[in-house]
Amino acid sequence: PSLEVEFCGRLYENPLMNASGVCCMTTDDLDSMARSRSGAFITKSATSTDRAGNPEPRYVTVPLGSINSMGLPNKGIEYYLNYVLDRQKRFPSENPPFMSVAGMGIDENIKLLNIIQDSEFSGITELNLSCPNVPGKPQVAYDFELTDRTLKSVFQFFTKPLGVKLPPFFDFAHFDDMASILNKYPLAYVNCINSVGNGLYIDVEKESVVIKPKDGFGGIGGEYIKPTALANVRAFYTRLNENIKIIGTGGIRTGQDAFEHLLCGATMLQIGTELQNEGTGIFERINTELLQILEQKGYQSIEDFRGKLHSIT
Ligand code: RRO
Repeated sequence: PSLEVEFCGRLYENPLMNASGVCCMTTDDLDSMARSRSGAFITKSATSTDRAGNPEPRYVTVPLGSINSMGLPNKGIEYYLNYVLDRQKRFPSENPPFMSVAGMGIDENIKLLNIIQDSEFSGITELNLSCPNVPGKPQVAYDFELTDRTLKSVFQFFTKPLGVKLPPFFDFAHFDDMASILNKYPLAYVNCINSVGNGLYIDVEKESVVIKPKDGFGGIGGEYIKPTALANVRAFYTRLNENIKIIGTGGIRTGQDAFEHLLCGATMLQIGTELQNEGTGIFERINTELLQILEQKGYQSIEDFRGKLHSIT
């Protein structure tokens, strides 16, 4: 069998990527993603100028996943744009990296996307509407009216392929309302989900929080969030127009986790917490495990089962 996937008119060897934020801050990180067995990779969410982010400790691995309040540390849009443009020149036959942007408000998002629009970048852009960790800046996508206004402004001028990164939703009313907003726009994809915002992990021995920013509150990733991630992938897969693809992110640690996301309807798959734990060797391992599942089940390709989760009748 083959793990090859088509996404936005391009072919990828397999559906695996890093989740933005992990292994993508510096050109060295990005080069290590490029050398890995991932099918694609994405840059750290960028702002107009570089940011130091929140004080450390700000990312902690915990038994069932991770908690982070990085606070959008990044090297600024020009740094990542230069990197991807350089790769496009040097490796014209390869798929360009994805670029992630996360402005501090609607005006900055428009500015960032204008820079990408006016550049030679020929790849896919991800607009992060779900950063949970900048003090005083609520997650954009929890404000439905702001999300609608942002997308309306963006699609006045942006003509390159664009996806959005969403936070998790927990109610059918929210799935319905968000999907009907997203369906109004020519989005390439929706990425479900960012970390589950503002969890609290406690070190019992020290009777203390484990990260410094926001008095210990931070985005939760890893095993904790897989059922929530799968629910969001499935909810948006069943509600969005067929031309809007889904990227599944959240709790992928094994080939079986990857298979579950694909069954729910994801086309590409992103790995955050477990990539941070294991390093870029994880892509070879998950590709092998996923291929074994396809072989056991007698599937020739991902298209044989994508989205075909059974109901109980
Ligand atoms: O940098 C972060 O604190 C961060 C971001 Br922008 C995000 O989108 N998700 C996350 O868990 N951390």
